[in-house]
Amino acid sequence: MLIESILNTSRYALLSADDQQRERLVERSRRDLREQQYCSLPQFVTDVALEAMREEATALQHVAYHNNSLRNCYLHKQLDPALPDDHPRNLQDRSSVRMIAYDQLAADSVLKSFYHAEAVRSLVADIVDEGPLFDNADPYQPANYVCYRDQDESSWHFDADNSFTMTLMVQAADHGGEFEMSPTTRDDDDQNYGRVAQVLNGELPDSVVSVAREPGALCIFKGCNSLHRVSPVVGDTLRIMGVFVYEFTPGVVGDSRVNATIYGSRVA
Ligand SMILES: O=C(O)CCC(=O)C(=O)O
Ligand SMILES: [Fe+2]
Repeated sequence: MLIESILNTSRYALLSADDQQRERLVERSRRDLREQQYCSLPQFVTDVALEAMREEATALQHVAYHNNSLRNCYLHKQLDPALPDDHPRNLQDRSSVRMIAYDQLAADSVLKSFYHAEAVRSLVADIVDEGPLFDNADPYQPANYVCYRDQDESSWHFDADNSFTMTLMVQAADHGGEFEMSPTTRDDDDQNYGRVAQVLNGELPDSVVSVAREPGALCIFKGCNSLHRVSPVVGDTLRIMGVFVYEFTPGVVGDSRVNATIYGSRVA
C-alpha cells in the first residue's frame, strides 16, 4: 500500500515537511510528551490502512508467539533473595501477549510500509527531539503486532532502556485492555522504590492516567521511567497493537537471548 493511502493526510499535513500545521503538531506533541510523558495523535492512519492491518494481524495469529510469564516491573524473571519479599524487585506479576515479529510479516506488509516511511520516521524524530532516527536493523524487532486475547494483559512495568516507545492502536478490545500509566514514577537518578511499590500495590490510584485511544491513534510515550500496564482484556475481540522501534544510530540489532524471551525459541 502506498504511504499516501496509509497516512491520514486530510487530518495531518505529513508529507510536506515545512508546513505550518505540521510545525504546530510537533510543538503540541513535544509539550505533551514533556508534561504528561505521552502524546497521542488520533486518526493518524486511514481506515483503509487500519482494515489492512487488522486483516494482516488476524491472519497471522497462528504463527504468533504466546509470551506468557511472571516478571517484576523491571522485566526480570529472577527474584533477589537479598531483598525483602515486598520489595518491588521481588513483586512478580503476569504478562500474557501474542507477538508477531517483523520477520513474519509479508514483504508488502502495510505495517512495514508504515514503519519504513520517511514521513513517519521524521515526524517521530521531530516530536522526540533527540536527534535523527534510524530503522532498527534486527530481524525481529523493528515493527511488530502485539495481540491480546481474552484475559491477556501486560502488568505494571518500565520499558527497557529505550528513550521512548511508539505504538499504533489497530483494534481495541471489547472491554479492558486499557493502557494505564503513572507518569515519572522514577527518574534517571532515583529508583524511587517507595513510590514504585505504592503504584504496584494500587495505593496511588490518583497518579494513574488511563490513555484513551481509538483505533488509528499513534502514541509516543516515555515508558522507561513511567510505570505502565495494559489491564486484562475481556471479550472475544482481539486487542491489536502495532509496536515500532526506531534507533538513534543506524545498524542496531537486539540481543539474541532477549529476542528468544520475547519471540520464543524459534529465534534462538
Ligand atoms: O499496548 C500498549 O498500549 C502499550 C504496551 C507497552 O507497554 C509497550 O509497548 O511497551
Ligand atoms: Fe511497555
